[in-house]
Amino acid sequence: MELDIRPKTIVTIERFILENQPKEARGEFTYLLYDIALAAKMIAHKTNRAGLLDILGRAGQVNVQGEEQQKLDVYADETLFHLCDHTGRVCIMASEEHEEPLYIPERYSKGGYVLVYDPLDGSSNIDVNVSIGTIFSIFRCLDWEKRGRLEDILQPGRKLVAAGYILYGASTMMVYTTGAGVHGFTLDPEIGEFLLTHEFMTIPDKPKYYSVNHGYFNRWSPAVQRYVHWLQGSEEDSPVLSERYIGSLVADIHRTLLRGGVFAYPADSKMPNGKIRLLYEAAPMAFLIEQAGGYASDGCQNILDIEPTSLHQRVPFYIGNRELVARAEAYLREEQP
Ligand code: P6P
Repeated sequence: MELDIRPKTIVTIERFILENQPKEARGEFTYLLYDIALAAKMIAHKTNRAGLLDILGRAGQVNVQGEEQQKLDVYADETLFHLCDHTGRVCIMASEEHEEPLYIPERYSKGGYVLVYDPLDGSSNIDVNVSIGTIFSIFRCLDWEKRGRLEDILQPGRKLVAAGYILYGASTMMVYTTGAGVHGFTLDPEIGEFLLTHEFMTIPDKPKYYSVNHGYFNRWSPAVQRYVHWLQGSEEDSPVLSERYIGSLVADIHRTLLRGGVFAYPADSKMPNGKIRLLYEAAPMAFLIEQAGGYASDGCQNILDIEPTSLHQRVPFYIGNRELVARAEAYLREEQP
């Protein structure tokens, strides 16, 4: 007898978005979330068949980060852009894969929202079949009369109206917030629908894992080294944690959200601002984790309070249970001049 794992009350993401859209939403916002869910299904389809479609390997191009692009990266980036560039719902977009903002062609009407995204984060993991993800931020345009400008993109996380991620793993999940809690949907490939499986997700009070790349230990400042030793149990008041590090941001943060703990990508001697990008990785994840009862910091301040100065700027990044992230701030404060 086939196990029917579908949730008892079947709620599709489309129905959930419609029934929970912010009161002031004028439809644009709702349909923009639909568009992202559709892009997610299309990317999931390709990602899940990557090895079969010979889509693995190099696209032979290099992105702004100087990383060789994988073909799936290019597909994910183009899918998100072409699903949103003509709909009249956004005034401008930005992508991790493009150095400059993505302006809406004059032939299309502009909308009231800004979409900023990392189309396929962790893509270096594609070839070894490790989970990867899409991360997105949605802001309102600052001046609805004007076509999109860079300042519409360079907004602090506090101004986010929605943020979320899609995790392409053992199953494909879309997790997002519009500021009214965090909700998770699992793709049922048989019917091609994201079904509500995790309503009002909250980070567990008792943390289970810490997640950091120990390979950089000797590049960290003494304060970061002391913090990581604390996480490992060096002090009386240390937490009792196991260590997990996947090296794919969406997967590491999804586990942190579900099991509790902290993910850290500190600054180091080679990356003085860390590696994680503010606008389309740290800020959306910070908005989401705060909605789930957690906290995200650059080691000095709440990620959501950072005023962006450039499209691809990086920040040191600590995210997870509030007390674990706050402790990182305490250790780093000790080393302030
Ligand atoms: P490292 C993937 O390339 C990524 O941008 C994130 O998904 C991930 O958290 C991080 O880099 C891993 O970086 O230096 O530990 O390999």
